[in-house]
Amino acid sequence: MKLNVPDMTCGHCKAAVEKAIIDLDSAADVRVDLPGRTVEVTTTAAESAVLNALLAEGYPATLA
Ligand SMILES: [Cu+2]
Repeated sequence: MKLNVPDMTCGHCKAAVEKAIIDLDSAADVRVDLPGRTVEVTTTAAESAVLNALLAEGYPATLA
């Protein structure tokens, strides 16, 4: 899935977003495009679970 994460603005945000997804699914493949503020995620976790994990971390996301 590809996500828009508009509040992801720096390296700290990138690390927090990656950690939130990896905490949810340690086998997830996470590719962050920081300038584009998007994240490409390959995971068996449900989209809603990923969105909720990011929201809980302070990064509201939408499907791109
Ligand atoms: Cu940041």
